[in-house]
Amino acid sequence: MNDSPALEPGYFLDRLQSTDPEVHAALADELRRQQEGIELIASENLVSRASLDALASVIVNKTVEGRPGARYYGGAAHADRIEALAIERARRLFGCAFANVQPHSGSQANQAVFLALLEPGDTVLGMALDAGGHLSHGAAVNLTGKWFDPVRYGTDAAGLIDLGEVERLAHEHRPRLIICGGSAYPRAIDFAGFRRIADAVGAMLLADMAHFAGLVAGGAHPSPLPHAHVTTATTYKNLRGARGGIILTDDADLARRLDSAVFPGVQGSVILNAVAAKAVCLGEALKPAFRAYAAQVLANARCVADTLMARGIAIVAGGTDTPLLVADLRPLGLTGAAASDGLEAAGLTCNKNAVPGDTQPPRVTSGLRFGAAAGTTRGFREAEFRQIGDWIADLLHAMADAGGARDKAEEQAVRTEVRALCRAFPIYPGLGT
Ligand code: DSN
Repeated sequence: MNDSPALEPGYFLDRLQSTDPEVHAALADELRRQQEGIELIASENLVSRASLDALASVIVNKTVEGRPGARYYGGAAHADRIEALAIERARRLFGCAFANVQPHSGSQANQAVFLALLEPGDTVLGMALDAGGHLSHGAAVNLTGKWFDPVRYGTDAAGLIDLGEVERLAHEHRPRLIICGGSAYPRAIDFAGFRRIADAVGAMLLADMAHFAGLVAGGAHPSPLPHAHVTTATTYKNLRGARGGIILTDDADLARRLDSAVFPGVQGSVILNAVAAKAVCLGEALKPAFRAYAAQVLANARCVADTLMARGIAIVAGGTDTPLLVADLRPLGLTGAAASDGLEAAGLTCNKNAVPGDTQPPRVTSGLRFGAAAGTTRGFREAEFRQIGDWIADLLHAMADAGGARDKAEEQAVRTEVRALCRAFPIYPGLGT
């Protein structure tokens, strides 16, 4: 019997529910929110129960720094096995020679690329935020915008990347790094065209495939890897895994610089339970069923876009080639903030998002971004997503007809139907009981 006064009784046995009811209650409420609502945030998904097992494992106790086989701490044999599995699976899944699976997020993966390739003050050509770019691609408020010299390309009147503009800016500003990919750009990107421009001005090309990595893995979207010097991604969006980032390349010298940039450059110890969960999701994505998932995500995203357009709602770039789509609410006279609040009350969670040329501040915006990855994971196909598109259109038109005021009765009516649909497609049975 261990009667040490320093050991709280039950420390290794008692579950959260009994030791910390406040945190347990918040987590239980979040589980219910996910079970009873439809998740349309493009950067979210529903991880497998196996991923949850990995996340909640005792590897969370282990501290390591460095790479598998070259650690700065002892006792790393099993950590090495886990990280080596994640690396090997990432390489196999995306068909590349080198992978770093340690970045805590996509932003930190991009920061590591900046550190590996650039000197402070260097010029970087990336997509503007309102056109669909990401904060970590040189936005003024991000360290990539504060410590480097960002030049931004946008989209044309159709909402598409104009490679002519990219080429003109590249020749004018001679960036050391060009970035393609973003957070809210829905169309396929001409990766070969970007590489041609990068080569012409002596720049490196970074492809950030965070928002379509799962489709690349599942064969439902062209891969940027044959064209980019380095590719980054997140694992928690349509790749359907735990939160985190990865960096991929075929260049051995670049891989060494990227590894050093991740650690000790921008990160310290590895979040090993996240790496274990990354290994799990990458393993899942290597299975044949993931190809069907990726194809269905794309079909579902296109179904929502088509449904909304048929109901008179403007969709940026006229549709999508990825898991996400962006509605432009300016013709309806609505803001993204008010519209997302109304949809959330109805059980449809999405995010307000800038649209090209947006004049509203970031906390307001004129758009909504939707994603099909999480709904597809719970089993929705086109019939369900067509219904979701109709609910969204009903709510947006009701608000527009009321001059922007929310229609609480309509929200509650949709909420009831959303709950019923969710009950027919249950998630995490038995979890939290
Ligand atoms: N980059 C943010 C997004 O796209 O929502 C978080 O992943």
